[in-house]
Amino acid sequence: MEMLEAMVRARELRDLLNYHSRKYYVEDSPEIEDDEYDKLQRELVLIETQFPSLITPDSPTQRVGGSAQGMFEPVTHTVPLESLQDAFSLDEVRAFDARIKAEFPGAEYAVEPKIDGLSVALEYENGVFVRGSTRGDGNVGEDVTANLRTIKSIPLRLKRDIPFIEVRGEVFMPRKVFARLVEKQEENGEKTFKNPRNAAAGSLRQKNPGITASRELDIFVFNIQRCSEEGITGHKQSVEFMKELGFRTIPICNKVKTIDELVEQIEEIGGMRASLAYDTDGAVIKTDSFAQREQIGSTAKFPRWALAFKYPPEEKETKVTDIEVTVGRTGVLTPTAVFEPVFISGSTVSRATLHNQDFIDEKGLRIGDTVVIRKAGEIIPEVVRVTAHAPGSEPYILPGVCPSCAAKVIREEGEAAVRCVNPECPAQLLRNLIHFCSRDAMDIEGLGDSVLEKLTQAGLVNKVSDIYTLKKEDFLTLEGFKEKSSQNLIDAIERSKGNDLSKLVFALGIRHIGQKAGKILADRFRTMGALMNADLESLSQTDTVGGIMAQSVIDFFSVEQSRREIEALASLGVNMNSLKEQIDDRFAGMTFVLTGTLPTYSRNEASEIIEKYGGKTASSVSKKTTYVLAGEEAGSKLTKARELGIEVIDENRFIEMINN
Ligand code: 0OX
Repeated sequence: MEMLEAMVRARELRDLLNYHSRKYYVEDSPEIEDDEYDKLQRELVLIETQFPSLITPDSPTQRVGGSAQGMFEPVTHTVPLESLQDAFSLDEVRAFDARIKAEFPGAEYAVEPKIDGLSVALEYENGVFVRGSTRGDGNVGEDVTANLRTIKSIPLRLKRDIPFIEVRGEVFMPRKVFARLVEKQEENGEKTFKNPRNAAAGSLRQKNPGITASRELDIFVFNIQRCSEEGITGHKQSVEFMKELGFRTIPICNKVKTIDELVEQIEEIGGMRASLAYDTDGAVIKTDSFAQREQIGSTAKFPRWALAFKYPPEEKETKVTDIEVTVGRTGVLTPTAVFEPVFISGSTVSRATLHNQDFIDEKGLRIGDTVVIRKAGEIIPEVVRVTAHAPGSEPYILPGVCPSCAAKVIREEGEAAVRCVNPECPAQLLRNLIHFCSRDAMDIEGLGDSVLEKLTQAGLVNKVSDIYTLKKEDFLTLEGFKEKSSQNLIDAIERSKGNDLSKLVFALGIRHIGQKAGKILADRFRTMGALMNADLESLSQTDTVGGIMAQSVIDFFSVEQSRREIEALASLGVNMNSLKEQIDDRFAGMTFVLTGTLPTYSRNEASEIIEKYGGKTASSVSKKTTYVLAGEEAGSKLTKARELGIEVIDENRFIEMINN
């Protein structure tokens, strides 16, 4: 493709992708299928790889850009991000209304839910997102632009190129995303986030934007801080204006006049809270008119024209009838409190996770105790405290043996979790199988919990690779299977053999290796053989694969049984290679070593390009190295290259090689 043609097409693709991204993430009304979107995105990536000068900051390919950063730079807020005065009773709301009405009898209020997240400021110049920062102390926050860019509902380009606008919004983690994250953390025996707010805060302050991206944060925008546009006179109008520019605004914002209407609105929002997809911790009441706001003014801390009404958290008492212990895929024993059902924050609940022994000890919980239950973040039931021990009860201690296989359990140093490490534990086998066949893993449709349970019980599957030895007749022996359903399963199994390596790597259930790490490892090593034989250094030098993940991969493949399983899978026809497209083989047989910081590409991106052209990357310089691709602050590898007479190239030369 010629440069000019590429330029035109890149622009067209950027606009198309930004449009569809807004339809999907901001307006909740997608117009195209995900795979169509992916196809357009891939086309743009290809053009930008060939012509890196065409990459613009508002390109949808640049949401996760750059590599890990050092410190977050301070940002002084031109217009401070004020906090809100809290009210804990309707009497306080009445007093607020009386004060405002004394000054402005005709005052109107805008009422909206108070989103329980983190406040941020977003700045746009000529319609392009240029900087985003945390609230900090309201006057000085931190520059988290790279992390905010990963939030898909933050427009990188507005619908209209207005000269300047700064808006304020609340970044949050949707409840479903939070529940999934906690489940994963628990499964991996990691420390869990306490609530969606903490999870959002932890995710936004990541040094690595890739991690923020994986956390699927969202945003609601609710205030114009500064704007080049004039003529906006009230809050509700400003919200409409921000919506027209392409921002995702708080979906509920109603104008009221009288105190009765105000109280009614507060109660209405209170009634909706349980069913919202995100956490709220109150209702915000704002004097709508900007002119009136100016007159009313602010104290040193808060605007006097606004108030946050805080709803009391709903709590219920119940009795713990049992503590159940289950074994997860990674062997972690998880205790769950079973209690007499109670209706709370919108649904009836009867179970709450107790996490681990430390949690049980901290609460002093025993079977039979009367406890107070609450929904953390209005979604996950949790035991708040014990109000009375059952007579004659004793402190609860987790079993010393696995409830599934009776093998002795261990508690590793520095870990809160107790684990069954018996590789043949049936509970682990079943969960491993369920994980292996799941959608994000090998995606074997129809091979879910119950079928797998039947297969293991019938002794037809004793390890993962046995799935690929199954015949139609095997399914026909199971209850409820007919000719057609059996054939469908056989077809699904057959299809999964052709999956990309990344799915297989994730499916193996290596501790700490999630879906994303599976992709990164597959892209980097390209074959199962290379991954299996990778050393700790090359693993931990792979972008976003930390030391713990790298060690976990080493540990997994150092177990004889794992290697045997891989061999069995390969001989049964399961694909062991990365299927990621290759453009041509101009770098075939060449090995690149990357060192220092490149001006535009991250290591991961540069490696990806090298691989797309058939080359390999290595972590250390040797006689086998073809090129050393060096950026700024390249160290000992550069010296070594010079000693060995290996050609050293910079990024410009590298780009020339690609564009040639
Ligand atoms: C929220 C929220 C926070 C604007 C001026 C003072 C407070 N968390 O949902 N703050 C504000 O308003 C600011 N509105 C909100 N909805």
